[in-house]
Amino acid sequence: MNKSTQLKRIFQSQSTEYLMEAHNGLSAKIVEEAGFKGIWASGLSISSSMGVRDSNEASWTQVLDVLEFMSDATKIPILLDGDTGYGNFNNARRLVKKLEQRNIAGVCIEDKLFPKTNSFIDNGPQPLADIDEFCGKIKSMKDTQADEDFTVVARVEAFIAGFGLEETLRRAEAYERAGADAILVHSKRQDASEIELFMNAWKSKTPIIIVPTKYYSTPTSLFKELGVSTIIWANHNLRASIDAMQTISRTIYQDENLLAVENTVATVEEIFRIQQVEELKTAENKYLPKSQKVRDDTL
Ligand code: SPV
Ligand code: MG
Repeated sequence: MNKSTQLKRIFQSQSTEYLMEAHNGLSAKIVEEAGFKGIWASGLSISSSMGVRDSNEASWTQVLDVLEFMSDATKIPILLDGDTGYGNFNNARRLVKKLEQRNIAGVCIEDKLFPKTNSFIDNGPQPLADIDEFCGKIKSMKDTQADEDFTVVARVEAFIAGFGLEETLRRAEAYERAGADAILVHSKRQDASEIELFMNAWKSKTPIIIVPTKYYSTPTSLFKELGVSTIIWANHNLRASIDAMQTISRTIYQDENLLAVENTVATVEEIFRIQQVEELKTAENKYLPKSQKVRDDTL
């Protein structure tokens, strides 16, 4: 099944579904192997894995290059965190074209201003996009997609910007009317009270997506009861890898040997398995003339 159709089905499913964060080809593959049906290509994670801030410091074509590796490495669909669409409607619709060429199943855009600021950075109220301008962006993206199953998700940042339910609903309804296939409602509260308020007021069938990074202690059963379509675990592969890399680097630096770490890390054979080295071996046997077979068969 097409990746775009797979993603559409995730959002249309009657039960609550999950997307797991990945930020490169390796983490995308690990998400797939864990059993997830879809991937969240997180802007925060991709930017920080590049060593830059989540402030559109990486160009959109640099993000696209990362996505290409992620998409090639996996069979499950990828939803790109497309920030604000990297400009106005014209930039956003060109993004859709380029994503489809790379077999990316959908993109989420948020109603903030370029260059964006991560929703959890506390530097005063974050300005929101004009509703009509953002609706035009959504329309241009929906009009541009060649594959009818490509998904455009509209992310409402009104709670993040300090507004209440009324503004959040007004925006969600406008974006739905503009053609968004799903609405992501973001909140930075430690509890799920804003999400609960929103879900109780949302009467439409358009799927609602949430990101419980800050309200992580809320049981998933509550989100299911509220009718949340999809939950995004937004940055946990990145955070796990930061923790693991800090620990291993410090230990090797201090010990000046590998004794304490060897049994705590993935084996080299595991790297080869993930890279599908066996497949190349088989292909070489099939395609390389025997006289040119220079590989070491002991691999
Ligand atoms: C991301 O993963 O980059 C997101 C989610 O946009 S958050 O960082 O929670 O805003
Ligand atoms: Mg982001």
